[in-house]
Formats: sequence, structure tokens, C-alpha cells
Amino acid sequence: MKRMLLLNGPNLNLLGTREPDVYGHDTLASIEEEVAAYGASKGVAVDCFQSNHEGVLIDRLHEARPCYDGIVYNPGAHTHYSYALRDAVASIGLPVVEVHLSDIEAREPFRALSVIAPVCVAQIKGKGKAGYKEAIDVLLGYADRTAS
Ligand code: CA2
Repeated sequence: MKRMLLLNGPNLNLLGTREPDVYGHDTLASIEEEVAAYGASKGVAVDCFQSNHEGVLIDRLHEARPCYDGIVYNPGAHTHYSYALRDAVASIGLPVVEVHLSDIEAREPFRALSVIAPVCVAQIKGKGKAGYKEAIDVLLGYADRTAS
């Protein structure tokens, strides 16, 4: 069975409590459950982790290296400025798909830039929670392509 990590960054623990017009009505726990069930249907065991702290997320990425076939990652606002997380993603040698619930290019100008996307295999944005499931498919396709 393949293993993937679903990683969520700062403030995503607040999903379902405010700004439903932007981020939807689902809580992070319910999204994690749904994504894990989707993964299981595709033969993928999904572990979930969220933190509001940059260093904790860096440590989790480092620890992921020997354990996972890929990472689905919503870096939250770190997306737009964290070179430390970009370096962590680049250093682990695992395929990472960056996911955003909202369309970051259609919002405030500061959100349009991702400093992390260039070291990811793909970026998915503006598809709500469906983007996390699509990321699992992208990673499965990536694993197939690199195996052949
Ligand atoms: O669209 C996304 O998924 C974002 O990564 C969400 C981040 C934002 O900083 C990025 O620009 C785009 C923010 C997550 C905050 O989530 C909240 C959820 C409910 C209430 C308040 C914030």
C-alpha cells in the first residue's frame, strides 16, 4: 500500500468556523476524513497533520522523507513568503503537490505568488476540498510515470 501525508499549514485548523464563502463549510477534521477515505479507495494510506508553526512543519517534512510516497500540502499563508518551507520541500526528495482551497490568483495580489510551487510537482487551486483528492491522483500518476 502506498502512503501519503496530507499536510496543512497555519489557520487551516479554523476551517468551517469562518469565511465559508472563501473556504467552504467543512471542518479540517471532516476534510481529512474524506481525503483519507478517498485515498483508501485508491490503495493509499493517508496520514494527516496540521500545524500553525513554521518550524514544526519543517520538522514534519524532514521526518516524512523515509515514510511516504508523496505529500499533499496546503501551506496556507506560508505559501507566499516562507523560503524555509520551500527549502524543506526541495530537500526531502519526495513529490509534493501544493493545494489551495481558494483560487490564490483571483484574490489579493500578495496571494498570487507562491514561493513553494516551483519546488512542487504540481499546484492545484480554487477547487475547494476536491483539490486535495485530485492531488492524490496527481501523486499516483507521478509514481506510475517515475516507476516506468
Ligand atoms: O486557499 C487556500 O487554501 C489558502 O492556502 C488558505 C490560507 C491563505 O493564507 C492562502 O493564501 C490560501 C488561509 C487559511 C485560513 O483559513 C481560514 C479558515 C477559516 C477561517 C479563517 C481562516
